Amino acid sequence: MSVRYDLAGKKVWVAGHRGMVGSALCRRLASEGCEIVTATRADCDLTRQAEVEAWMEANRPQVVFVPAAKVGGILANDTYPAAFLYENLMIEANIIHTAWKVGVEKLLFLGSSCIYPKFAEQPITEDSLLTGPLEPTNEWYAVAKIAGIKLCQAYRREHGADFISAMPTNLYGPGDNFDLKSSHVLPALMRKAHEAKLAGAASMQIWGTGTPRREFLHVDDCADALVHLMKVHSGPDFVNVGSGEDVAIADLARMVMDAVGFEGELTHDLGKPDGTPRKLMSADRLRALDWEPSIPLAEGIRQVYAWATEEGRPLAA
Ligand code: GFB
Repeated sequence: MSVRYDLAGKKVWVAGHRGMVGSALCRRLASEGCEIVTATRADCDLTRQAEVEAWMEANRPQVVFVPAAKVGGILANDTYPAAFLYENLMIEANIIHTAWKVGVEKLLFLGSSCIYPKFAEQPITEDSLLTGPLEPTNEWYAVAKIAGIKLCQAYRREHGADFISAMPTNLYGPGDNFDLKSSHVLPALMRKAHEAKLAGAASMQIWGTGTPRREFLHVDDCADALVHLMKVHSGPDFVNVGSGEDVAIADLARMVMDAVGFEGELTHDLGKPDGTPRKLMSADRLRALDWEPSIPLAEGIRQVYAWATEEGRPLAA
């Protein structure tokens, strides 16, 4: 449903403002004329209900964005199922329930494209939710995110709360995690190409076959889409947030090598999982709400590499 909701003058809480998405949201919200409020983990541990209640009752935000989550790449998801399921369930349940209790006017919850069935028809429409089995490497995270969507729908249905959800695709950008064990593919490839270049290596190794296809969106585009959705969308229907284009992982690796300036061969660690064969979301619902991405992947990769190699950053000399 299309609406007009003005953020100007509103007290807006970005829960998880230190993360890659949360910090992009704070940058984007700076031009909306709203008051941004944030809480550090010392102020409020989002997995503790009493702390979330005390903080929200004391701070009374009118608007809440929920990018706060325990996130990681395919290996981290597969290795820490309890942490991904438990922490994400607690964070979202605490924030969404308390938002209703303290009378938050509008809330936007962030899900993930991994909520959809492993073999969903491509491009994946929002209607594919719960139509088939999930990808096993990230089903724990996916189940938590599906619960978050359902919480928003349930509080709307039972209490009339204006809580909406967005499903971002694989995101990348400044502030990403470059740790090879826990990161997503794009920062991992950037670190590998960077280190291979510095070492004068003949090759760099990627996980799996390189054939899985993924859709990538720059986090600044994502933040722009989320603010747009907050202003124009209401209703139980959640909305995919993606670029509408996907790329094979091996081709992504070559794009990254190009940006980094490493010219070696690609080798494969076939002991590592491929995960979902393809994850391209339909962008129709978001396009119908008049939003388009503006940062092409090759340009975004170059920009993030420049960011990551600046002094004090993850790939600095
Ligand atoms: O980004 P990624 O870890 O997550 O991996 P998913 C995407 C693809 O890149 C997989 C391959 O096929 C990986 O095997 N890949 C190749 C690599 N080399 C590497 C590497 O060095 N590091 C990593 N990490 N991958 C996650 C989910 O799935 O995506 C989360 O586990 C979440 O729940 C997130 O949804 C957005 O796209 O497979």
